Amino acid sequence: MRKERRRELRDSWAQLTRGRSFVLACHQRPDGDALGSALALARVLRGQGKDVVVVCEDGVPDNYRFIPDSDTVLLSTNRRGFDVGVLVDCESVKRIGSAKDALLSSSITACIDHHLPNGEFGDIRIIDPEASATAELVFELFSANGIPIDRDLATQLMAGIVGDTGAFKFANTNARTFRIASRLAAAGARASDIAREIYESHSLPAMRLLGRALCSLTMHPSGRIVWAQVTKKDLDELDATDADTEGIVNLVRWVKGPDVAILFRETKPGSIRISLRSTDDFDVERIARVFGGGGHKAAAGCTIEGSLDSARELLIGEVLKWMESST
Ligand SMILES: [Mn+2]
Repeated sequence: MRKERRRELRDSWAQLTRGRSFVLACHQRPDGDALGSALALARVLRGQGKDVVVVCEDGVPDNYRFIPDSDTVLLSTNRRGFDVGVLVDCESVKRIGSAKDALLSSSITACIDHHLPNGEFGDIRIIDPEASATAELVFELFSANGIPIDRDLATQLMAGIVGDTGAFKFANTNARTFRIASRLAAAGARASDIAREIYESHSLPAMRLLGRALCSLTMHPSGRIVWAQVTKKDLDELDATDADTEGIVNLVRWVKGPDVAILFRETKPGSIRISLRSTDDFDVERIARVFGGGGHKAAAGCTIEGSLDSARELLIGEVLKWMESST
């Protein structure tokens, strides 16, 4: 870590830990990175005698329950007036639902995130889109401040990295990722156990839903876009939940050839959530941004109101437009 960055991280930590009461907010539909990063921060702060609340409106999905302290996550809080409010793994207070009021009631706010900057939230900002996971930034924050990493802390942070790199397979995996993961492994985190917990712990309805989604795979005549869909009817018939759609898009990406993989999810009638993945250099974040979403160059998402057919037409039209303009 560069000396200057180390100093920045020390300053940020000093400023943060001047507070006594903390609210840490995860985004809705939390993933291992949001939960692991928030819980690691909470663990260290509590160790220093701070009063810490972690709020995530959607709770902890089953496959992240192995993360140490995940049973401490609250769905909401009526408390206000915290000394410090920290937004973790996203930059938009719109994505934290009811936790927003508690967060904004804090005297100081902070944001720790690795998505492409989309706003200016946070008096203290630790933002680095080059990081594969927010957990990397939290690790560096601890490391710069000489905070020892025990096994639970290492497991929390490793959950973030394994989650956001698809178990070290996505394009965001780099030397820094492995350097940090190696330190976490040395501290007792078991990447293979974590990968199994996150990726190979599906319920039967979730696996059946995956099967149905894969049967819907469609290739655009150009050969450059592949997509799958999950309808509300699929969810109802299979007794599956919205959370069971998580990760399906990554399998859509397994189809060889196309530049863009898409999953359309009809989570409620008239509202279509879209996950985009690019397999090459194509930037899907700018597509998601057109529809009010965001994310990373290779992984992004947005929501389009309307029917499945109209959302698909709109979205694919936009992808084709960008493809034409970039060739
Ligand atoms: Mn993340």
